[in-house]
Amino acid sequence: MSDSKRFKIGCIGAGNVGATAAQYCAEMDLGDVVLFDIVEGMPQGKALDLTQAGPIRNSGSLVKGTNNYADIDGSDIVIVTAGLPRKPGMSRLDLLEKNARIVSDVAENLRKYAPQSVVIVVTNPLDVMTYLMMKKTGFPPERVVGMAGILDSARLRAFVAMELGVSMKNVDTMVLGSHGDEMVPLPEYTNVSGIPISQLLSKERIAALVERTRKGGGEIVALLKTGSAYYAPAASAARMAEAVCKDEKQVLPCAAYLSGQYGLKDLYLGVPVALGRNGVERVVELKLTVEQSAALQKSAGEVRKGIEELKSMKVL
Ligand code: TXD
Repeated sequence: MSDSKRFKIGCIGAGNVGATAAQYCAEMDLGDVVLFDIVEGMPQGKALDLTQAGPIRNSGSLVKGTNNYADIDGSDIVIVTAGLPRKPGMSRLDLLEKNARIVSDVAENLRKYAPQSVVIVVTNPLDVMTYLMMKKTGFPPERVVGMAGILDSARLRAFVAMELGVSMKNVDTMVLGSHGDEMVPLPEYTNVSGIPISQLLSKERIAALVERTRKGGGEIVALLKTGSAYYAPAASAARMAEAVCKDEKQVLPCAAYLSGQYGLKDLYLGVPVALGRNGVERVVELKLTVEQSAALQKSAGEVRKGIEELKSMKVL
């Protein structure tokens, strides 16, 4: 990546999360955005609309929509949201197989057209799809990173702020583990301007907010009836793109490849990482309690099961 040119951000999948991520990236003026989808016309239409919002939103980002992978050529960052959400009647394994085929197809094109990119994976099941993306692109593991922890921690931050009537900006937290029921929110690392929440909220209230965070995605699905959350997921993916573009090295919870950290090897799992121009610049290791460590191992077990299922489907 050269420093002199504008960044090029590819968004693969122009559905709810992909198009909204493109919108946030454009609003932040991170660079120019290419919005790809297999549906004809749709990414072109959304891209034109987003570009026309630029002059009003004071952004110089050009957004191009396409059905042709050649247009993402040379992208510095690629956000991958291509895939299906789970629909009623669809088994977890069925979703795994369908999205694995889609992610494999995307990976092949990233190898060809964006071989130097940092890839931010959003497609579910997140930790398994991020692993698959790394394997199929053959990119170094630090250049493939999954989005989940920023979203999960943002949900907890919002719930704590709403409960206390304080600014969400003052609330900080950390969520580890896989994206889903086995996530590991860490109330011990949750504070309001440095004040531990244990001093501000009862144990019962903290447990209730943690539980609401764990089920945060489901709560929104139940309200929307069709589709799933996309504003906060898209904001999270765009936040990661920003950290990469600006070479921030800010510590954020992301799904990162583990090669011995936390006693875990050869899988992706949510951990705090320093995110910069090269992707995951560093995995930060926390000292966990016995309970936290057991929860993380359980979370890792779920991800391993998914990886094994991909192997038995011969996708991996
Ligand atoms: O925290 C997280 N990681 C997540 C994950 C939070 C929110 C959503 N999460 C997952 O992202 C969700 O379970 C899905 O697997 C993806 C995308 O969710 P989104 O809500 O954006 O789904 P849409 O609106 O159905 O958009 C998916 C788009 C759609 O336009 C399809 O035409 C396109 O993906 N699609 C493809 N694009 C490119 N290439 C292929 N092969 C392809 N197949 C479908």
